[in-house]
Amino acid sequence: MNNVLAKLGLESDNLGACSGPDHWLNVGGEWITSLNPFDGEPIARVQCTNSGSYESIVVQASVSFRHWRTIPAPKRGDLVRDLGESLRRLKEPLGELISLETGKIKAEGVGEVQEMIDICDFAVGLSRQLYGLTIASERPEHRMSETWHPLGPIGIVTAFNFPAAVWSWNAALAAMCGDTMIWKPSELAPLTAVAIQHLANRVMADHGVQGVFCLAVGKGDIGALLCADSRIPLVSFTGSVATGRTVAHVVASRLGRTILELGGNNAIIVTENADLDLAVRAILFGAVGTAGQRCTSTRRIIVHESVGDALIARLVAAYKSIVLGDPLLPETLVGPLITAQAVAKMVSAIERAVASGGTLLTGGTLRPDVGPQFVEPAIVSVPSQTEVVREETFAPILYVMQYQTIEQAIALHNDVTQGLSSAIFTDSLRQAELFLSASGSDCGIANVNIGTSGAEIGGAFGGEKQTGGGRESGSDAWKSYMRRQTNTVNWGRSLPLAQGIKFG
Ligand code: UN1
Repeated sequence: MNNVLAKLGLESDNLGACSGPDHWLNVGGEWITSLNPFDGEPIARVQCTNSGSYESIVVQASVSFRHWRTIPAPKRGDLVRDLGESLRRLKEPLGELISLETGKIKAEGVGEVQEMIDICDFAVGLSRQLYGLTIASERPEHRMSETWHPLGPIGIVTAFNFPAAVWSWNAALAAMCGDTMIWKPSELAPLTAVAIQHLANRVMADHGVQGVFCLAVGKGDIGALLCADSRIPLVSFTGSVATGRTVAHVVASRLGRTILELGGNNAIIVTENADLDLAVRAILFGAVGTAGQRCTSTRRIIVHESVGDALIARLVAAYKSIVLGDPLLPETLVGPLITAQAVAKMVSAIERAVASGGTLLTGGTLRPDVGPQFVEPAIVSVPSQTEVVREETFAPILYVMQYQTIEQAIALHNDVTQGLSSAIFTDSLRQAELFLSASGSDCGIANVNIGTSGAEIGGAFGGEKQTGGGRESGSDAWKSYMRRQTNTVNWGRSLPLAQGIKFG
C-alpha cells in the first residue's frame, strides 16, 4: 500500500467511505479507483455510499445536530481548534496525498493544508464573536435584537482541484456555527476526503461527539440526493456553472439555500505604467499554478498596447523555463491535468482560438514523454474576445488581448459571463481606484498588483454573475451557515402595537 496512506492512518488500499468511526466499511455502493494523474496508476479503491447508507448518514447528521446545536459556540470552537491542530501535525503527509491524487505540486498541496489550518484558526476566533445587532425599538419598554442560531445538517459538495481546503472553509465555519454536515467530495479525489474524515473522526471521538462531520463518497447520484433532501437546509456547491445551475434549481424548488462557487474567467489588466517584473511573476503563478486548474486561475491578460509586446516577450521566455514533471519532485512547477478529457478540452480550446484568429505564441504541445496527461502551458494572443476566450477552459491557457484606453480594458474585462476574481497591475492610483470602484471590476474579488489566485482565508471568497454569488471562508461568510432570528421583548405592562395601530 502507498506509504502516504499509512502515514495518514489509512490501513488498507480498499477504503470504505463513511459517516462515522463505526462505519468505515460496508457503505454498500460501487467501488471507485483513485488514479494518480501523473502516471495514470491506481492509488487505492474507495467504496461509494449507496442510497441506504446515505439515509443512515443523514439520520446520523440530523440526530447529532440536535445535540451539537446545544453546545456553546466557544466549546464547539474547541473541536475546530483540535481539528486544526491535527492538520498541523499531518500537514506534510496530507499535502503529499493531495499532490498525489490531484497532480498539483507538493508545495501547493501543503499550501492547501495550510489554508485549512488558517480557516480553523479563524473559526476558533469567531466562535466567541457570533455577534447579533441590537436594534432601537419604536415602542416604549421594548427591546429588539438579532440572534444567530445553528441552521441544521448541511451538504457540502466539493471539486477535485481543492479537495481539502474548500471543504474546510465550509466545515470549520459550519461546525463552529453549530451545524453538522455531509460532505460529498469529487469522485476524482475521494482518498483525500477519506483521509480527512479519518482525522475528523478521531477529533470527534476525543470530544465525545459523532456525526458533526460526515462523509458520503459518491458520484452525481449522491449530490442529487443531497440537493433534493429537504432535511438539508443548505447545500454549498463548488463546481461547474452547468451543474451549479441544476443544484440551484433543485435546492430552490424545495426553498432550500445554496452557496455556489462556480466558474471563473479571471483576467489581469496590465496598464502602460505597470511594474512588469511583478506582473510577469503574478501572471505565471496565476496562469500555470495548479496547472491552470484553480477557479481563480488567470485566463485572460488585457494589456495596454504600449507594453503588450514587452510583456508577451517576457511571458513567453518565462513559460519556456517551466519544468513539467512529477508533482512530488521539488523542481517541478507544473504537474499533469486531472484527466484525459481535460487534456482533450485544452487541445480543442487552443484549436478553436487559433481558428478564430488567435496566434499560439508558446506551449500547447502534448508531452507523453513526461506523462499521459501533460500539455505544455499555452499563451495565445487573440485579436478580440472571441467565444472560446469567454468560456472557462479548466487548463493552463492564457489568452492575451491588447487595449488602448482603461475604459476599454475594463469593458473587455467585464464582458464575460463569469465574475470570480480579477486584478490590475498599475502604478497609477487613479487607474487602481477606478478598477476597484463601482465602474470597475464586476468580480467578487478585485486585486491591485497581485494576481487573481491565491486568496487569503480572511476575506469572503466567491464571485458574481454565473460564478453564483456565494461567499465562503472569511469576513462574515459564517452568517450563511446560521439562521437569523429577530427578537422583540416587551418588558413593560402595556401592549403598544407597531405602526401606532389601535386595535379594539
Ligand atoms: C478554487 O480554485 O476552487 O484563491 C479555490 C485561491 C485559493 C482557493 C481556490 N485560495 O486560489
